[in-house]
Amino acid sequence: MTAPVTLTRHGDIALLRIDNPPVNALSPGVVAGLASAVDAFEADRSFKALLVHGEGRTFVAGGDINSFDDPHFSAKLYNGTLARIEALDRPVAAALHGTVLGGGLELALACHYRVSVPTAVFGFPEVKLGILPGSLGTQRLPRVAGAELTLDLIGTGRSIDAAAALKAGIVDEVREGEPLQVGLAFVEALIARSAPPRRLSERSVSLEGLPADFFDKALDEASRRKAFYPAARNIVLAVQASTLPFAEGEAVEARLFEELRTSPQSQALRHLFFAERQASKIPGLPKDLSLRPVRSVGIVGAGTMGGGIAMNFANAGIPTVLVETSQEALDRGLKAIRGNYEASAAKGRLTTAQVAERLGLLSGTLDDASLAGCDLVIEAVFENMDLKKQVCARLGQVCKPGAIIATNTSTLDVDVLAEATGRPADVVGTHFFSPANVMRLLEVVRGATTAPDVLATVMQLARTIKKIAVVSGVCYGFIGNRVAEVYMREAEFLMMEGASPAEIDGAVEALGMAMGPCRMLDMAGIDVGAKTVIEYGKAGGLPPDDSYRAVVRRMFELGRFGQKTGVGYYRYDGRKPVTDPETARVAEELAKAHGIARRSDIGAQEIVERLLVPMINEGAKILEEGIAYRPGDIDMVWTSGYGFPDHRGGPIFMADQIGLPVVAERIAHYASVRGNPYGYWTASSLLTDLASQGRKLSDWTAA
Ligand code: 3H9
Repeated sequence: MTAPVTLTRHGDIALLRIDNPPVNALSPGVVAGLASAVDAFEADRSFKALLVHGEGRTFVAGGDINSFDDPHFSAKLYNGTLARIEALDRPVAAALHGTVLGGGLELALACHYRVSVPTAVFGFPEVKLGILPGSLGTQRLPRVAGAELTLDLIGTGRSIDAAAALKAGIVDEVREGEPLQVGLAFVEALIARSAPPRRLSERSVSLEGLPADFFDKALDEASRRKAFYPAARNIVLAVQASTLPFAEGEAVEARLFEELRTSPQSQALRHLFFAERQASKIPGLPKDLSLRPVRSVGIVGAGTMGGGIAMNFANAGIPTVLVETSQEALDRGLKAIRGNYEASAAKGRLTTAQVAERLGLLSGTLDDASLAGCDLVIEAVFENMDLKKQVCARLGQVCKPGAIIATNTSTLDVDVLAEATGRPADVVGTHFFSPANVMRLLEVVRGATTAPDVLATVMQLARTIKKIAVVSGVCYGFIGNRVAEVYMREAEFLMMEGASPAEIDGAVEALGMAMGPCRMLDMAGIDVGAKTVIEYGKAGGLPPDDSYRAVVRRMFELGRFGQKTGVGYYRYDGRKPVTDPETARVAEELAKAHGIARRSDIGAQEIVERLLVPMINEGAKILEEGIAYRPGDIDMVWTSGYGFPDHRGGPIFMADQIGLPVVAERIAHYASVRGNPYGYWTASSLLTDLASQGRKLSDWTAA
C-alpha cells in the first residue's frame, strides 16, 4: 500500500501529494502524513516552494466522515498542521481539481496561493451533515470572500464552480490543463517573481456594505426556519466570530463544531450520508456483470405518473415514447409535461433551449407496437391487478428480446405481474413517487426471478436519472408503503378513539415530519388510499377485522377524496386544511359501529408512540424477512420518500436512539392496553432478540 501522503522533489519545488482514494478524504493517516510532510519541508531549506496536490480524480473532498463517530475525535492535529502550513516562510500553493470540499477547501485556504482547473468545484457541504467547517473554514473564508458570501456558502452547503471561486477571490487563477502541471507551472511563476507568503489569518474581515443587524437577522432566520437543525445557528455564530481576532474566532469555531459533531442531528445526517451510498449496492452480484444498454425508453400510460417518469429520462437525454389508449389522454399527458417544463423555464431553472431539447426527446403514440424498439419499457397504468396483468402480458409479446419490462406498482405483487409477461427474468418493479419528476426516491423491486443484470441495470439507470434507488423484495407495499400501512392503521384507530386529524398530524409534525398522516393522505388522495386497501382485501391480505382502515373506506364512500375534492380528513380553504366536524362525526359513528371505546385523554406522547412504534416493528419484520438488504435502506426510503425528518435519521435510526428495550416495552404495553387479537402489537422476534442482547437494529446485517 502506498503512503497516503508523500513529499517528493520536483526541481526547487517540494511536491506534497495526497493519495487516499476514492476522494482523498482526510483520514487519520492523511492527517498524520500531512504533519510529517510539513516536518520534512521545514527541515529541507533547499526547497523554494511547496505545492499541495491531490492524486486521482479529485483534490480533497473533505474530512473523513467516518472519523466523526470516534469519541476521541479531535481536529487539533489537522488544524495545527494547517496553521503550520500557513506560517511557512516559503510560498505554498494548492493545485485544485475535482471536488474541493469541506476540510479540502480548508487546506487550500491555509495555503498562500490557489490555482484551479476550470472544472473544479468548491464548497462547504458540512451543513448537510449537521456540522460546520471545523478546520477554520468559518474563519479563513470570510477573510477572502467576505462575510455575506461565506454565510451563504456555509449556510446552504451549495457548491460553486471555478469561475465563481475566482470572482470571489477564493482562487488566484484558473488555468486549463492537467492539474499537477497547472500547479507546477503556477509555482514556478511564483518562484520567478519571488512571491512572498500570504496568510489569510493575518487579514481582517470587512463588514463594509452590510447592515448593522446582518448577523442578528441571520441568527433569527436560522432559529426560526431551521429550528430542527442546530448547525444553522452555530454557523452564523461561527462566521460572526470571524470578526474577532483570529485566535478568538478559532476557539469559538472549535466549541461550536464540537457541539454539533456530537449532536443527535448530525449523527442522524451522517448515518443517512452512508445509508444513501450503501443503498445502491446489491449484495452477491458478480463484479464483472455486464449491464444491458438502455438507449431508449417506453412508458405505458401518460397520466401524472407516466408523464413524470418520462420527464426523468428526457432530462437525462434518453429518447422516450409514451403510449396511451386514446388521443385525448395522450394529448393531455403531453400537454402536462410541456406545462411542467415551461413552468421550470419561467422560474429560470431551465433555458428555452433546454425545454425544446427535452420535449424533442419525448414522443407519443397510440400504437404499442412502437415499444418494440425500446430497451426498457415501464408500465405506469392504473393500480389495478387485472389491468396491470393485461398490460404486462402484452408487453411480454411486444418488447424485443433482452428488453427490460418494469412495472410501476406501489403495492401489487411483482412476481404475479412478471409471470404475466411470460418472460419473468426480464421484469423488475420500479416504484416511483409522485411527482415522479421531482421526488428522489425510487424503490426497485426485485422479483423472485428478476435477472441479476436487470436489477443492476435499473440501479445504474437510477443513478443516471438522479434518483436514490433502494431495492425491496416482493411484499405488500414493499418497504415504504408496507411501513406506511401500519402508520395509517394506527392513525385511523386513534381517530376512531377520539383524536382529531389536527392532533394526530400536529404530534408527528412537532417531531419534524413534513406532513402528518391525515394531511399526507388528503394530498395523495383518499380514493387512491382506499382503493389500495380494497384491492388488498380482494387479494386476501387484510386482517379479519372490520374496523381495519374503516375511516379511509368510509371517507371514500362519502366522496371525500382529500384536497382534490376540497374535503377529506380536513376541509380545504384553498390549500389550507381546516378542521371539519364531519370527520369527527364519521369517526365517532365508526367507533360505535365497531365497538371501539371513545376517549378524551389521548395526548401527543401516545399519538407519537402509537404511530412510530408499529413503524419500527414493521421495519424489523422487513429486515427479518429479507425484504430490505439492510436497516439503512428503510431509513432512506422513509426520509427521501415520505417526509420523515432527516435530522432524526429515519425510523430505524430513531429506534436505536430511543433504545430497543424501550421500543419492545412500548409494544408490550400497547398489546396489553389495546388488546392484540389481530397481531397488530406482536413484536418482531428480531427486535426483541436484539433488545435483549443490548444491540441495535442499525448494526444488524443479514446472515
Ligand atoms: C468536513 O470536511 C469537516 C471539516 O470541516 C474538517 C473537520 C476536521 N468521508 O459519493 P460517492 C466515500 S466534513 C468518508 O459515491 P461521487 C463514500 O462513502 C466532509 N468517505 O462518489 C463512497 O464510499 P463507498 C465535507 C467519503 O463521485 C465513496 O467515497 N465533505 C467521503 O458520487 C465515493 O463517494 C463532504 O461532505 C468523506 N468525506 O461523489 C463531501 N466522501 O464507495 C462528501 C465520500 O464505500 N462527499 N466518501 O460507498 C461527497 O459529497 C461525494 O462523495 C463527492 C463524490 C461529491 C465527493
